[in-house]
Amino acid sequence: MGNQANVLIGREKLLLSMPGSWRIKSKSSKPLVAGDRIELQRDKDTWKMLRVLPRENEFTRRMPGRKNVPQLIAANLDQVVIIASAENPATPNGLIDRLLVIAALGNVPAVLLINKIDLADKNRMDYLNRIYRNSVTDSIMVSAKTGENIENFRELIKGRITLLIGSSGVGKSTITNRIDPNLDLKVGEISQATGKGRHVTSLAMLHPICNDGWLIDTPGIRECAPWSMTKLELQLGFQEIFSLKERCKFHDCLHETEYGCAVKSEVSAGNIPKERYESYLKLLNEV
Ligand SMILES: Nc1nc2c(ncn2[C@@H]2O[C@H](COP(=O)(O)OP(=O)(O)OP(=O)(O)O)[C@@H](O)[C@H]2O)c(=O)[nH]1
Ligand SMILES: [Mg+2]
Ligand SMILES: [Zn+2]
Repeated sequence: MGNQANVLIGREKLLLSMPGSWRIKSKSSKPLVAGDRIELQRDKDTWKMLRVLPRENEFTRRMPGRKNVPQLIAANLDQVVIIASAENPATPNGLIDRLLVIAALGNVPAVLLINKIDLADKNRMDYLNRIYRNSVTDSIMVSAKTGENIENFRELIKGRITLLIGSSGVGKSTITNRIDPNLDLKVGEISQATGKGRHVTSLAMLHPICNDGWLIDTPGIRECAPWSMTKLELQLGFQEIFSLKERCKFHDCLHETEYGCAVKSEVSAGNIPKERYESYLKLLNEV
């Protein structure tokens, strides 16, 4: 899109030019992301962008293939809905865990949505429910194909700005189309050979929804790491671990090998899923 950006004025979408200086100022990163609020000046029939208002929160990952470069995906969000697919392709837990960390660090409330429940058996659903029950404030299981539970999703996004995130092929665009068929977003096939999606959506874009609310559909993510955090901050993305930290003997306990760690006892007792704890340790090692 180069120097232009789609700007919503009310519910009307206009393609406006960005001031040249914005691009020079931020060579490596994009000067504008989905969800940004812009101060505009009207000059008869044309609008001029004056400035980007300060961001209230943001969803930022590490730029793939780069070490210390952030990649801002969206800003000013009421929530992020992390979309995982129960089957075809089954989303790895590790990806869900990373996305939960990114949401927590950027101060964005996160909801977990499991799609394609029409393809999953009861064991798989019980498993996902057991692992994530205490990790998220809200979770929802739907089928964009059959429409099961989609009305609950519609309620969830009503009047809110929602970022949809997840790997390619999980059904982000299909869900968005279900909610508002007028959008008619392009949807892809899952490759029979690799079982993966094909990166159909190529741009993060904010769509006003016909009844009420806004959805940001995004391109599928392949890799994903939080871009900057301390070891202590990592816990913010693991609510079930974070909520126990007062009970550990040391206030700066990282729940690794420390003496008197409440988290480790809860894992041994089976009250924290082992998968989540191991995922936590893995990320701790990467910090
Ligand atoms: N069985 C089943 N298939 C689904 C469901 N939701 C989506 N699909 C299929 O999954 C494939 C990928 O869907 P998309 O909506 O393009 O996925 P996406 O997440 O937008 O993918 P990218 O844009 O590449 O990131 C399509 O063939 C959809 O028809 C579902 O609930 N059940
Ligand atoms: Mg898509
Ligand atoms: Zn501890």
